[in-house]
Amino acid sequence: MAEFQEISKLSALHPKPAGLVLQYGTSGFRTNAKQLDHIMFRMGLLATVRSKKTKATIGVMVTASHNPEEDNGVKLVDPMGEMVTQDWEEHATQLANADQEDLLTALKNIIEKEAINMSQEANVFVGKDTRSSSASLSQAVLDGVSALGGHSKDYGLVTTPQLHYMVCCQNTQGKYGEATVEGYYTKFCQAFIQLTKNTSNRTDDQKHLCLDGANGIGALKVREMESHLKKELQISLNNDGSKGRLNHQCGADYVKVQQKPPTGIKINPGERCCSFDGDADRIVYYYTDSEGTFHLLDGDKMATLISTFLKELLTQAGLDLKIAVVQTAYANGSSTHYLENTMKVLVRCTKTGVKHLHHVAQEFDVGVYFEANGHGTVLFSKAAEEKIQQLAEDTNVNDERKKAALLLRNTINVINQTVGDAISDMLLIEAILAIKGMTIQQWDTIYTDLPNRQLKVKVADRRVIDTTDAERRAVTPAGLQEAIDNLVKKYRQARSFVRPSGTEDVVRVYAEADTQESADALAHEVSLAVYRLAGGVGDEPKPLH
Ligand code: 16G
Ligand code: MG
Repeated sequence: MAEFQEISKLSALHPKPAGLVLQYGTSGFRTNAKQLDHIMFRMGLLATVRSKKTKATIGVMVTASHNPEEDNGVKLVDPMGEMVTQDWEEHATQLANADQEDLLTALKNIIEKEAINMSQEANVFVGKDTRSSSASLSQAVLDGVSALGGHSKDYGLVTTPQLHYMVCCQNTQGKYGEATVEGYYTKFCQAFIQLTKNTSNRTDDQKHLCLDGANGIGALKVREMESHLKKELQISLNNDGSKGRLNHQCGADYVKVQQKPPTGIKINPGERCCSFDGDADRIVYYYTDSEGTFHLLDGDKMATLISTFLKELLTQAGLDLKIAVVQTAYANGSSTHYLENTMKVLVRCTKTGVKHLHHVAQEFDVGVYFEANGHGTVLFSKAAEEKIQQLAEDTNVNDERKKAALLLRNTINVINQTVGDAISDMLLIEAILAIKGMTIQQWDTIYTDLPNRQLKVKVADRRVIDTTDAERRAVTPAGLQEAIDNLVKKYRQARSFVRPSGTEDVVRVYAEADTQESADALAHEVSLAVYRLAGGVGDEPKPLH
């Protein structure tokens, strides 16, 4: 076929370095940008084939999120704006690793296996972050699409969640919104303004938010969005990319891992601050108190605030809808305890990675999902949206129910349901705080986090660790879980688990306990157990203190 000749010719312009093997990781391929040109071309091919298969528009986002500037990566977006299905991750890995001369065979295998009609039209949306390598890498994706005769639209610089949004808008014929950056701002900002409309006693101080844009795409996009907010939210933007390096000592990942404010930002005591990550699909909040102590409000705190708000509204609206919070093993034990015992909401635990949380959240009328690291959103079932819409339009309901229904309707519209979105999450949190008249300190005191510690252990092969029960228990190597159980027993309110990372060649260790000393000691002892039982390499882990 003519298109296959074209591929042979064009793929030679995007050659694969011999011997390089890469895996489609937790959320796509990610490595040093220099190794990615062939991957991008091939993902252009794969997205085109996926588009033919689904008869819908597919998205390809070029970004390495919170990773260093010199890295890059690529994520595929499925028709409803969700992450690509797992069986296609396999195809992605096959295609990415085929030797140059075997590329056509690998592609044909996928086409055959998936019974794809090659005469079907294909459409691919492409976006990129601000990394200097992103321009040529996204061009390689576009080359891949055109090599197979697909149509493409290059959105240029957009956040990851903006690209997810575009794909969903396109495939729902505009029902989700208009598939433009302008459409995105209009939809989410209008909902925000509606939500905060009756909170007229908000002072300028309360409307003020200090934002760390991680020197990335999120900063650019917030600047573009600002005028749509009509001063209802006044953002002072730091780390906007004009000086500092992307993700360098700033951004959501840095703040969460280091448990300290980013550089490049001056924080006044008590001031409400937040940080985005490098592609703006993660957000964390924080403040420092009058003694200069840093307080982090992570994904667990956001899930709690949002689910409490939604549960109250559902009760006021008299709607019998099932709400649940989806977390991972990293969720602080205090948050789970508070949600289950005080809020009486159903809590579910899944494996790490947005796609896992997203799928479980889809099982409920209202599924709030967040990873502790700040990835998350809320999903409303179609039935839930319809019930809320009906109630909002019903002229025969009392004022309280009506008001709650209207708030719920605007809440749905301020949320990017396709994927966790720092911009949309920020607008939602800001709206909730405004409606509740709550300060960040008051939000922080809803529950107190248990002290915790995360460590990494290097082992010869991290695949020797296999886990079950949403990664909370290790099945292999033999004896490891028993060792962890015995260590945990030594401490109060303690919990610990280990899992192989999906993005780095390490085993991750998590521990929490009643004091920081205990959490640190437990994390260290568990690291030693991993080192000894799972083939540790290099020096033995040292105690933290
Ligand atoms: C990826 C995931 C993130 C997860 C992290 C875990 C997405 C969009 N991103 O960054 O959700 O928390 O991996 O990394 O799914 P780890 O396996 O190295 O601990
Ligand atoms: Mg990210």
